[in-house]
Amino acid sequence: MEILINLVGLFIIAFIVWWFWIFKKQSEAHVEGNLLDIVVDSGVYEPSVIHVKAGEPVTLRFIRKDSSPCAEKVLFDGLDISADLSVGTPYDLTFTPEKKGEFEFTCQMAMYRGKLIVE
Ligand SMILES: [Cu+2]
Repeated sequence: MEILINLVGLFIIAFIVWWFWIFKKQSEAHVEGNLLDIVVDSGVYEPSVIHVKAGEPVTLRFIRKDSSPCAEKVLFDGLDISADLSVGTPYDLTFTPEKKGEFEFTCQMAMYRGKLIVE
């Protein structure tokens, strides 16, 4: 019986790890008209994979709904861009991606994860 309970516990831990760190619902979007809304809620950016064109200015409008401190920052790896998001006030992040490639964007603890694809 004890072994069974331990197995159930292990399964639950594995599930939690999988859910928060490994499995992320991925949704892709191409920026149309240089503006894209990104909702920050429940541990995911929606959409989380964003296609933009190199050399064209783009505005990513972050709409934060998650009030946990985890969601308050967004950092773009390799682009030297970061922003502080507040709940209820959309944050417009405008920049011109120059370098082609794939750039991760995350919260400080990398629980929220997204990818910017510059093409
Ligand atoms: Cu976080």
